[in-house]
Amino acid sequence: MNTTPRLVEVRRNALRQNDALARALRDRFRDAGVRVISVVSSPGAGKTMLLEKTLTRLRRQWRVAALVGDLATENDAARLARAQAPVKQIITGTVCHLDATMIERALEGWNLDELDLLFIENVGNLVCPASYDLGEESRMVLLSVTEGEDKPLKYPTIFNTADVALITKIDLVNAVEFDLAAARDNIQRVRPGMQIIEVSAKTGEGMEAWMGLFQSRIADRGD
Ligand SMILES: Nc1nc2c(ncn2[C@@H]2O[C@H](COP(=O)(O)OP(=O)(O)OP(=O)(O)O)[C@@H](O)[C@H]2O)c(=O)[nH]1
Ligand SMILES: [Mg+2]
Repeated sequence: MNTTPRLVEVRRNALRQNDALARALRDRFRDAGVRVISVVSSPGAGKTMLLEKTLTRLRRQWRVAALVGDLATENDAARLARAQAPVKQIITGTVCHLDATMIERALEGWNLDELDLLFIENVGNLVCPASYDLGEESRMVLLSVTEGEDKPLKYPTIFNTADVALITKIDLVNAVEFDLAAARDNIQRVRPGMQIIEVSAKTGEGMEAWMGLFQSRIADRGD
């Protein structure tokens, strides 16, 4: 017996339900005037370190918070909480991505009207997160120099669903002989015109360009 069509149908329904909830979340975020940015990458590309530095800087001026997803541990939430912003860990168990239901649950008890900017760190994975809308306004995809220049070509979907690409750990570019021009070219081949920011959360290089993205967005909310 071939069960494939039914499995495909169940998966399609799950994605449809997720999309509907994500749309409702997006409306909530817009009504509350909170800009929501999600961050996706392979495991260890530097999402948490970048967000810790970002929250630390932005919270001087804006009301910022973060949700962070991992299969296990509260480690990343503890690291992000060092920025002294509200942070909640979402533990997904065996699930390799966040979904809109998890975001809705994690936000229970939070007053969105009291936030300007919410970051969502997805589970480290270049495949599963691509299919799940979280209601975010923008999706940032990180590619660290230690991963190799070819990743945009091998994982095009995640680059296609993102709005901005960050090449991270730029301080290591010479040590690992990473070809920046080739990486940029590969990103552009997958997603022509995509904005690319080179950054090192460790040294601070490129952080101004990255932070500039949010300063203008929050100021543009029109409230
Ligand atoms: N040299 C260097 N190391 C970095 C940089 N950013 C992060 N790291 C290191 O890379 C490792 C992984 O960083 P994380 O911030 O935990 O990466 P992540 O993407 O959040 O990882 P997961 O949540 O497990 O997917 C840590 O040892 C960081 O210290 C950077 O800009 N330069
Ligand atoms: Mg992390």
